[in-house]
Amino acid sequence: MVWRLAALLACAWAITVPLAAIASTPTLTRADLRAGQDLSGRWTYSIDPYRDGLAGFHREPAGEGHRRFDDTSVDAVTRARPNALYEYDMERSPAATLPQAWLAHDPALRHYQGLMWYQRRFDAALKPGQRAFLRFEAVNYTARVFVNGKAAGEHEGGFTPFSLEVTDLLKSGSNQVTVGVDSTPLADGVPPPVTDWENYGGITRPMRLVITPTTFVDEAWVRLSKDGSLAATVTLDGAEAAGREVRVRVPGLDLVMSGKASADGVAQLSAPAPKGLVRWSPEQPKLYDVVVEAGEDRLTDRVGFRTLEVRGGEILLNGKPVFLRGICLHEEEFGENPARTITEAGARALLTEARDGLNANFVRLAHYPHSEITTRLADEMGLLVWSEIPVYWLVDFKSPRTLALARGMLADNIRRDRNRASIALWSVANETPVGEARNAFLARLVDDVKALDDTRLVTAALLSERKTVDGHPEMSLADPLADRLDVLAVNTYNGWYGNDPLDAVPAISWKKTDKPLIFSEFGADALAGFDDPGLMRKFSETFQEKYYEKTLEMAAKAPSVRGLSPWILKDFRSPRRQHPVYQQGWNRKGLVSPTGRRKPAFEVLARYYRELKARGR
Ligand code: GCB
Repeated sequence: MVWRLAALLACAWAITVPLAAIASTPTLTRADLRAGQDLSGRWTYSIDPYRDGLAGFHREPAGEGHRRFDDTSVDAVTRARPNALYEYDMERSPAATLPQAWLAHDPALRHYQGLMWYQRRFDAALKPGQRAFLRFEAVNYTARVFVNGKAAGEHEGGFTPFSLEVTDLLKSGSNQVTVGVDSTPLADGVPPPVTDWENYGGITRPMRLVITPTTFVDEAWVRLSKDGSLAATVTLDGAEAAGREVRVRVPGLDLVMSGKASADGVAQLSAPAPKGLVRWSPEQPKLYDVVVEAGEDRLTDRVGFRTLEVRGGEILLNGKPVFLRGICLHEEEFGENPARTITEAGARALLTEARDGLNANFVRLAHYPHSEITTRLADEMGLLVWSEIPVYWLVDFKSPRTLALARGMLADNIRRDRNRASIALWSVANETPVGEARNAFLARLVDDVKALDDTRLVTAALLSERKTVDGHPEMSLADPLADRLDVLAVNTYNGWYGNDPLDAVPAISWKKTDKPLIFSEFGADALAGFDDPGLMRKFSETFQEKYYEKTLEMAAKAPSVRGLSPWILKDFRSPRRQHPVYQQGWNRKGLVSPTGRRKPAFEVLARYYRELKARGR
């Protein structure tokens, strides 16, 4: 969600701004393929725990010598005016290579949560008729962006991209960009302050100066519709958008669709799907080059075509039932000291372990939109994807601001990724307790998904209920949201949380549902290399191994289950996990250690999936 900053700065510092339900515009999808320059690389940084760069200690506007975003050389100013007092100097501050969460810049920043300033310079030379945008793929959590000392805009939300127009702020030649990144979680933010993962503060994904013509293609959603036709919705941005001729070409299919944009700059195009169309699937992840042309602008993408639907308790991919052999992932690279820096090689390493190591065809990207690099790779590697927004546990369901924020994130995520064939499920929430405000909040999000994308399925990870029937535990779903979802999902931890002995887990039954059900999480902690054979204690590898055996036995008998995504591929950082011997700040439910060492449970799941795959599931 982006909004203009000027008014805010005038009245000093305000973080909780009431906002309309708007998504960030423009979307600038496939920014990496657009003209412009990558702004990743060397940035200087300076911590500002009292937010001195934004307001004085009586909340007055920040004065000279404090505003980290001023377009000033502190050294030059203080040479010219030796009496001037500056309590910062961005030029001579330490430097880091971005994107990277700040905990990896310096060990002293390991637990810093607050405001951090980043600054760099870049050269620009706009030609007449060109527009310029700064596009950030993700800044966690709030970003305030300044160009040459002037406010360019703000954004809240750590996992979705935003673009700010800077055409009128750029100078010909050297320019300065400053970003104030505040990682402080907000009580009415999304996610809420209490989670189970590291709050990686920083500029965690690539950023780019994007140069466009005056009127440009902002987004081109190209898909195989339910009726079997190829369709494209092309959204233009700019003064000449209305009535502009738009062309979408798929050279590999000899296909051209063309038409004119409506008064609001949107062109709806369609054509019968060519006979030779090869549908995207995990077994054959075929992608086609797509070229979109409108006026002087030309946008390219690589897109797969497939259909998804639910029928009679089955999930159908290209008309055939599919079983989702999955695993959950957080956005965290392999290594002793991850910084949520997802490179293509890093994402490939994670997804390869899922696909080739575990025999998976599905990944649940928990609990927020992951990097664009990851979803593009999933397209290429043939992995179906669950994509989620961080409506997690207890967001402020009563707050209109929180709803607006969540709706904006959902829209931004869908518009960013609706060309990704891999994405099968949009998830609107994880483990949110049933209640009136929550039900209305999530119902709104489900409606938004349906309005924004009718080619995928909508889900949410729900809570379950437990009863005793004939002396045995019976699990069921009792959530009114279930009626609105296409696919049901539940996180189940019997045998880890609660007192069920592992040997009792297979006898736990699951009540049949009228829709396909995914066990979207189950798991047990184990410290890699730790075992206690006689005791089979929690946190030992043998306990986790046996937990997987027993839970898979239970899952195999659950009548509606059409997919599994156990928790989780890799141990991940979580400040809530502080057992000094086993956890040390890590959630140890990974099937591999932080550095990728496989635990014995890995093979249990890999074997189970291998057998399912051999049976064509
Ligand atoms: C869950 C949450 C997940 C946690 C996990 C755990 O149900 O959805 O975010 O990390 O359990 O390890 O407790």
